[in-house]
Amino acid sequence: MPYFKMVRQALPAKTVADARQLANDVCRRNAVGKFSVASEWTNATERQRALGIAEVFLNGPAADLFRSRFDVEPALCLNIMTVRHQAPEGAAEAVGWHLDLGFVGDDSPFLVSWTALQDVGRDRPGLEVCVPAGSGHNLTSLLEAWRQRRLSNGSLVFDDRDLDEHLGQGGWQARVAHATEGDAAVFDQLVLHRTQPMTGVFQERHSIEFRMMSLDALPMYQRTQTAIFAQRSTEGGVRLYKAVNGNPLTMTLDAFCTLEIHAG
Ligand SMILES: O=C(O)CCC(=O)C(=O)O
Repeated sequence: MPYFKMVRQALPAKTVADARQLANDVCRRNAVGKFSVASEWTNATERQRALGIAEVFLNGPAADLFRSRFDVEPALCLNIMTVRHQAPEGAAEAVGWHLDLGFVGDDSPFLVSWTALQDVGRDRPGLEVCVPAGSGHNLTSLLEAWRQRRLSNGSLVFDDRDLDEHLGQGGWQARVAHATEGDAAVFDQLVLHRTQPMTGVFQERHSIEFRMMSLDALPMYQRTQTAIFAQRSTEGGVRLYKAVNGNPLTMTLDAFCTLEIHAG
């Protein structure tokens, strides 16, 4: 069963403003619409700023959802802590239906917190979520298609016709998640979501995605790549980890800030 919940005030106003500023600085300097915190797009100062944002997030209500759902301390995977600028204009800006399964590869404990950095859903594009029109979704057929596409290096993005085919015509609906700044849509790797141009929406939007997992049960992709994590420390602040082949070892702030890593 896919898991989805709206969380109000996942980030407080001051942190939202910091994150928006960071998004603007990095996107403008690199001329990109999306970047990962642990990647070639960020410099040492920006990584430290991002860690400050991560620390606030880890002490907030969305991280508590992970704790209560999986009974374990969440670790944020910084390679896929992504910040996004969404232009409103047209189809070129669309992101089609997809699953965050594409970031992890299996059903290990995982939640993404898609966090709005402005009010979205009316004047700025919001995230659209696929919800069942009836009693529930049977994802078996869609997940099988996903696996086949993955094996053949096909597109992991689906269109409305694909959803009709796999979920049944009239069996699903697209719903825009309305959010005020700092609110988050928290969901697992089985929730279909997308961003489409919305009628009458002409303002840009920024968002930040925190992807939470368990260091003791890393998903398949994080076990097979070099992955960087931030976790709340019992002494306060955050502790950093670098996992090579699924074996997380602590790393220093300096090592994180100077690490050369290329977004996959
Ligand atoms: O921010 C958006 O509009 C969508 C981004 C998204 O769905 C993703 O990166 O998985």
